[in-house]
Amino acid sequence: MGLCGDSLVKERATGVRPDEGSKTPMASDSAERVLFISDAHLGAADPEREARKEDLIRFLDSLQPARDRLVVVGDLFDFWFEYRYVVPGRYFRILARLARLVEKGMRVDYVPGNHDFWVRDFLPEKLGVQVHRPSLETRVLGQRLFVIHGDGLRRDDYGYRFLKKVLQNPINIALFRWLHPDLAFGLAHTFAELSRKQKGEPYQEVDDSDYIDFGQQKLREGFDLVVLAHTHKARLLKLEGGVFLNPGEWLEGYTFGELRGGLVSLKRWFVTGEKAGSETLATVELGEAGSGELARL
Ligand SMILES: [Mn+2]
Repeated sequence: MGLCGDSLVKERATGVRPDEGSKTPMASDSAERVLFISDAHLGAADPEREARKEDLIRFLDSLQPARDRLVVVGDLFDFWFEYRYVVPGRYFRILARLARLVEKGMRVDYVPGNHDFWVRDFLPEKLGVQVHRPSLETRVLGQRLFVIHGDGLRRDDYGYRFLKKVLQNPINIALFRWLHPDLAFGLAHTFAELSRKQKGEPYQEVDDSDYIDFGQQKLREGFDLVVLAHTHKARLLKLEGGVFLNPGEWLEGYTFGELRGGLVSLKRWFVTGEKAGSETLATVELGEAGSGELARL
């Protein structure tokens, strides 16, 4: 494990570019367990949701850097933006936890979502978190893994795909950077809250068939496990050629995914008083021929 930690320290010292980390076999091969979390939307205006931040900290504290690897499948933050001299302070405690886990030798991968697309150098350079844009494609625990946040995959989502182009345009990003951070973050959180209210549909009733189709296509391309988030709808499906996982969300459901041995599980984190831990909601086996759906959530 010392080797893994050393290699990460070295990477940070040399200022490695965000995506190069995925080619470091030592770090990825040492993990025995891979955890997938997504859509915590930390920093959302609602104070009750902010309390969830503490639960996420307890979850992070439960991880074992020597054997766990964490993959953030986007939208950990309700809004993230970096300036030359300023980073968002409201996420400080979570960032400090992530930095400590990396220092202890854990590998943390970050696949940006539509709320935190604007991560730049801070996570890789200051925290040693590996950023993969738009997707993480790697081999871990003997499985070919494909991870993407998934925004813009819905076939009829033309409006969003246009908006995405506008929001991800380098000129627009440069212009936005000139807004005062208090104003910029205020605007972004208001916008995010409005779009959440507009949707109003319970997550588990969202039609995610386009996302599953996309996952099926990736499994046919040769991946064994496809992980997508964004819809907030927790899913664990055995499809033709592999497994489709959506870890759900950490906003209300506290669900997360786990890959361990040849098994993929959907789990829920719970906190009752002093006690905290996880329960397994569903498990499927990787590596068998596709047999349709074994678990639907
Ligand atoms: Mn999203």
